[in-house]
Amino acid sequence: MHNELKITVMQTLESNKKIIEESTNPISLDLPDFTTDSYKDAYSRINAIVIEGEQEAHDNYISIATLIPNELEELTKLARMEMKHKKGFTACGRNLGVVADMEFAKKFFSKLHGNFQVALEKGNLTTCLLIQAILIEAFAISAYNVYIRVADPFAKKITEGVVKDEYLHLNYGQEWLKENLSTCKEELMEANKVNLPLIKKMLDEVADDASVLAMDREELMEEFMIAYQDTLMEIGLDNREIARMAMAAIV
Ligand code: PL3
Ligand code: FE2
Ligand code: FE2
Repeated sequence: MHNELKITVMQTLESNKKIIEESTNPISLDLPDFTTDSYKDAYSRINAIVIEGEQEAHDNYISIATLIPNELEELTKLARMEMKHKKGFTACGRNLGVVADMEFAKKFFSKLHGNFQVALEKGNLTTCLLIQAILIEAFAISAYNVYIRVADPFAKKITEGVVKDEYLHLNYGQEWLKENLSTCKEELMEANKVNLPLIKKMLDEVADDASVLAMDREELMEEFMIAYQDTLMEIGLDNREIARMAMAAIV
């Protein structure tokens, strides 16, 4: 090879390598300015949603234990993790000097919360597990995975610890539903039809604030669908059943 050509090729290779490094190295991505008023304003709602979500998750696992008393110990463990998560995210808000808008967050969860309470009263364990351990946990996993990529260093560390636990929670619901699939399939499908659209609405509602934190709506949906479909597959549903269930989000 001519020397000149060789140099050009090497330069091209070098610059390609740089492009690849930059696009795969999350550290080189631009992080938002965590100190602006607009960031803090959006954070006051998102942080509240997460804090309220963790509190409700705690309460839900305690409630679920009343329907499966022999799982009390395991469910109490999960509930305790949720309180730790709540503390962690409360610290994230404090660290940024943000006051969480808890009233907004309560409203944000109210429909789903109501459906959970009705199911609990009726003793509909499958519905309770679908709402908390599948839908809410998959929602949390998607949000946290996306947030980790654009969070401030303090929150990033906390969220990395939290998301590991959330996979355990998703797994808990998954294993119970898998073991009981023959008797719970119908209720699972019905509960999904009612509650998946609520999750979709919640995602739409939070999208604008999330984008201020540099969290992309499409990415959130994608991460949610991955966690959700993976779980349904592990539970033992076939492709057609999973497609039918996921379709509930778009009608
Ligand atoms: C389950 O353990 C907890 C449930 C929490 C639900 C959180 C949904 C979060 C949606 C908002 C996305 C922003 C994430 C940013 C984290 C500070
Ligand atoms: Fe949690
Ligand atoms: Fe959880």
